[in-house]
Amino acid sequence: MSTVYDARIERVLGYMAQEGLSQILVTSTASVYYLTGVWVDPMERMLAFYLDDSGRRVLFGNELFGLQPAPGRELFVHTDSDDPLRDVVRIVRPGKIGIDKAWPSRFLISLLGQRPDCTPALGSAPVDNARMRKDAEEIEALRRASRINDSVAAAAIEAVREGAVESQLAALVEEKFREAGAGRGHGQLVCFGANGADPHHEPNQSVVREGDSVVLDIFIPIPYYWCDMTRTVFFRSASDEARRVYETVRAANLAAEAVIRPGVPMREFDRAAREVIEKAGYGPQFNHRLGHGIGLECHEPPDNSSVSEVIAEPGMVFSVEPGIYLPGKLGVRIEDLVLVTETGCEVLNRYPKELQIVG
Ligand SMILES: [Mn+2]
Repeated sequence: MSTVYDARIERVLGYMAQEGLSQILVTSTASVYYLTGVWVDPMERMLAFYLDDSGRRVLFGNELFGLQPAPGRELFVHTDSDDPLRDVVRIVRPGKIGIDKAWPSRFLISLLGQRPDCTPALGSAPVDNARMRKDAEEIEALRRASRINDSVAAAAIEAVREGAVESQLAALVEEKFREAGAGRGHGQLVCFGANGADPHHEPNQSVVREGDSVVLDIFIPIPYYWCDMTRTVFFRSASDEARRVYETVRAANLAAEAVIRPGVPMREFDRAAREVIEKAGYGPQFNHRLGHGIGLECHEPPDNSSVSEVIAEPGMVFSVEPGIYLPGKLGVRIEDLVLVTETGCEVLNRYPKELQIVG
């Protein structure tokens, strides 16, 4: 019986042929999971999945990973006292071999020392290209994660009341995510007032004050696919300037989403958002790219920026997150995840984007 993993491996083999690669070592946790259904965080130990154009598939890992045999896949297990490369050096063929971009050099150098007849090449592109175009199972997982994110955002915004503290609100978000079955938290961004002018501000003991912008950028893997959404609301009041900034960012978000469809270079999406912000006079205050691809990792291909070379295709999922940051005053960012469809895009986040005064 053919599985979702067989179908993914077929696609990767096609991209390998395009890249002139007849064998690759896939080593990142997310990419190994994508091709095998096995999720292992190896830490300092060695995990690798070998794939070649004859159809050979071999999984290598430490015995502590609890790896199980599977049809169509060989399994070689080593212990902490073995050379972790022992079986890899026996299996790989002479000549060019594609190596994952983040494989620790201690493993790569050991492999090349033991197999000087192998020539390494960057080998992440075939799997990255496949992962960039989500299949039906992945799309369903991403939709589900974003639906959960909508409800967590609603609970968090509901909790922006007198006395609210950034770090407590961040903890509430993590708790709501955990209740919904999310994986390990990676911190949540909650920024009151001027703190929101730093796009990566870490929540601290700041207490919300009247007129503050409240930026909630909330993201987590809901095993194993990420959600990532940002909403900005105002506590009790919003100045004229805050309203102008908010409506500019909202218009930029909508302008980008309106032009997303297959066949369009992704840099046009960044352009559409940036033009709105530049026309309003805040160009320099939108100091980051429009967004990033997302899936098994929070940031992955495709790049959604002014220099992206990617042409949008159905199945691509990425964030659209324009922002304006006024140091010492406020920050506003509005972020959705979108899926490119056959005719346009599906916005995965449903939480409203109209200006909201809370508390
Ligand atoms: Mn994001």
